[in-house]
Amino acid sequence: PNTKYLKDYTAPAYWIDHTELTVELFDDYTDVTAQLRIRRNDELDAAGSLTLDGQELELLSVALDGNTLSAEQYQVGDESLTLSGLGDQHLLTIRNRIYPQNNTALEGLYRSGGMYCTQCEAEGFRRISYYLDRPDVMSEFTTHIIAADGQWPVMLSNGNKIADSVMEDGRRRVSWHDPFPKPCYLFALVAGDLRVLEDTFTTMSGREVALQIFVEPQNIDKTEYAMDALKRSMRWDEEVYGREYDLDVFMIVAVDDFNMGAMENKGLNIFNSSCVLANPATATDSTYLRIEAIVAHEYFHNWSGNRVTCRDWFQLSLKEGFTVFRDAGFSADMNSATVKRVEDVQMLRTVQFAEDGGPMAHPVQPDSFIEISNFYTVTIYEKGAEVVGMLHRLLGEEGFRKGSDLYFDRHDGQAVTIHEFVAAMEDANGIDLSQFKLWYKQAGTPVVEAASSYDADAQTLTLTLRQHTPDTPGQTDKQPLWIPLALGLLDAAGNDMPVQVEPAEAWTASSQVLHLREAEQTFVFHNVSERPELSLLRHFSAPVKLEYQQSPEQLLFLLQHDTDGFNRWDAGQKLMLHWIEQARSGSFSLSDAEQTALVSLLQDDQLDKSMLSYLLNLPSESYVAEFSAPVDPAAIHHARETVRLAIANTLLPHLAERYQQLQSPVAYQPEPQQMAQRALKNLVLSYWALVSSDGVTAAQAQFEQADNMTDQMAALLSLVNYGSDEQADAALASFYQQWQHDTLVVNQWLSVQAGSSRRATVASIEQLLQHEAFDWRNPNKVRSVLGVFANQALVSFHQSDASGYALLADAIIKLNGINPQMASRLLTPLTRWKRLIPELSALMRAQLERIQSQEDLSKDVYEVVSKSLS
Ligand code: BAL
Ligand code: ZN
Repeated sequence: PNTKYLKDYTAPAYWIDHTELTVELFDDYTDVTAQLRIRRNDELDAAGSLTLDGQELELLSVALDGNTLSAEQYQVGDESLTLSGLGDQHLLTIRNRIYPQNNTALEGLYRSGGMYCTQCEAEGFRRISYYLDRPDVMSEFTTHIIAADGQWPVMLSNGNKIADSVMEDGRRRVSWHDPFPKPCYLFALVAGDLRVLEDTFTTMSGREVALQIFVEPQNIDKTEYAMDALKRSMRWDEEVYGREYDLDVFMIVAVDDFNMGAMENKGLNIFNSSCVLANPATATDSTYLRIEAIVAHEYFHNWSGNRVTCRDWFQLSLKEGFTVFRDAGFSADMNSATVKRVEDVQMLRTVQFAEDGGPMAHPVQPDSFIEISNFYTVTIYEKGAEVVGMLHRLLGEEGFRKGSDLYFDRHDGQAVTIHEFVAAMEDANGIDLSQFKLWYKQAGTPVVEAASSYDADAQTLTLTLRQHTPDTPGQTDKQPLWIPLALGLLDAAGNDMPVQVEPAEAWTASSQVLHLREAEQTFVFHNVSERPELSLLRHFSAPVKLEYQQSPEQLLFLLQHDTDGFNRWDAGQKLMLHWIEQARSGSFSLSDAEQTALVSLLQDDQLDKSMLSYLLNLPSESYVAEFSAPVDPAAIHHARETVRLAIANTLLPHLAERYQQLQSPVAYQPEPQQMAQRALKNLVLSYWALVSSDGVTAAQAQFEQADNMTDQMAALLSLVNYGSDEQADAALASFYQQWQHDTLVVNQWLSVQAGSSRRATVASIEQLLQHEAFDWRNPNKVRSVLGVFANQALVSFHQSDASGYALLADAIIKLNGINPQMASRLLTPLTRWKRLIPELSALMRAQLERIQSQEDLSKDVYEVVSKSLS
């Protein structure tokens, strides 16, 4: 397979000003006619030759300006169609046939359950029609969908509906027109027997927009929350970014088989049903939060992605990093900003830092790839969002808004690069961001080492910071980055001390940010009247690993007193990490002060309860693994369990009472305060069930009486992990009995089993793969069993006989032929082999080699496996 390079970018030889697509749906096949108005790109001295992309297409005919061409007049390659001797402008008409029912890769047009849907990003459109399948070719689309009258009551495409009629032959034709030129990756088509929830939204300029959520009939009672989230997103984007919606209608469609979470097709977002459908009985609070965030994310793309799009796929983070930053701001405003930050950083520091430290490490703007689908990564998305967040911190709220306004105004209707985004920020603020741009170019997680000393006589604190970014595949000798480090100095009572810094230009007082721009810099804080406790990297102001020596006592102080909520939590995590390390070396016990602190946290009535549930929760095994070298998953698991037991025993005298206090008589609502209370209650339940049979009894009662999935699922988890075998089996059986007809709930049931260190064995996973509820063609099922097993049940996955690895490798080999994107995603845990203890490392490598030796490896799997082994 070929590698594509950013440096090789050239503009297209032709533009496609207008695309008229006629899609005729038949039972066994679909015929597509594309009428393309093409125009030679004046900027190029093109030789009149045009090569279109196409995959898995049966070509029927090609016509130029109405004249059918003979087969000698064009060349059909494996994945291309080439025409030569073209003039400046033509109408090019191409007919081809496709077979959506056989499309298990879920790219292009495919059947999902009882409906047709599409997924074109990144390169799926070429599986629908021959086309210039690249994001810098923006075209105005008119789409006609034709099918037997009555067969598919709902037939949708982008834009506004312009016609709907039954033709002379009795077939129905529905036509759509999207006035906004767009790249073909934003094309969408849906046909099905769907129900719709309708609403309206009045935009800031007073236009009324119709809002519609289409679902399969059985799901119509699960659409309200997404609609509510959509309206809040639309309002928020007007208020915070000044962005107004542009078409007369905005549609969302839920489908069961979907590789991603959702897709921002212009005016017609298509969602994985797991990211849009919810009612209290079937969806947990975390599902509600996910839906709110993803509905917002896809909606926000209408500006950051659709109106202004990417020139090429190396710029993917231009739209994804920015849009994740935008949806994070929305979620923070709708809920607790600190909790949102904690959740995002947890994910970044486990998944993204691991990616940065592995064979697939790449910059936020990669310079090469084999398969673009492999680059929808936490680096592009989440690290990309962190980089935008640092710009926001450097420029301030107002400066950032000036920059984003300029970006949208300047580039509306264009396909641009990350450079242009930063240039707009620079121009709007009169600032030079050339050093900052290294964040887009350099892969790897920067390490910042901090050392401080206090001089009581001079009343100064000296802070020395050093930064370096480790080598990553293909990248060495990295330059110093511009790192905004937010910090505070706490006095003995835990109050923030006023701060005066030298050099003054390295300090932004309004945001309490220190600017680290060199490999090593020393800063002096003046008039520091007592020895302060340093709170560094507040709100995680830069995506770096901070190395700063703090004793358990200092961490405990910060956990109790830091005025920055994020750093309170972070100090607690560091302290717990220290406990886990002690447990590994067999020298762990909680001090009296630590025990007192834990009990008072449990009983705290001031702090947000969701925050409390995070403060009392241990770092995940994956997070602990990030700090161990080499990684011994079993040792980490046992040490973490030892600490969990100690915490639970410390809290035990207070758990029953706290659990009772946190019960709520009020009917379930997916709103922040209730969610926070449930989060804390269910954390309390899990500690209680861990150490007391009364806790298990409480879990049993909660399981039976719960009127919402959050409580029922939490109780199920406690029973499965801490009940007797009989209790666990009975609860799982009764849950399945209750919910077997609801595929999304069944997925959660699969995950509970696959992710439980106690229950998940290789044999039990094999049984789940044979279960009637499992389906290899459904990505959600594959993720619920195999993804959860390999990423969460770490002791079970890392078996010393390699059976866990072999099971995953077998699944990857099987999925390579069904759905290459899914296969490639599942490889991630195997790419970490170099970080494991030698005995496991060798076993994992052997499985990667076994995958590599298979014939017909997809580009997706080939790229990840070969990079992992090199
Ligand atoms: N563009 C792919 C799905 C998303 O990030 O919204
Ligand atoms: Zn996105």
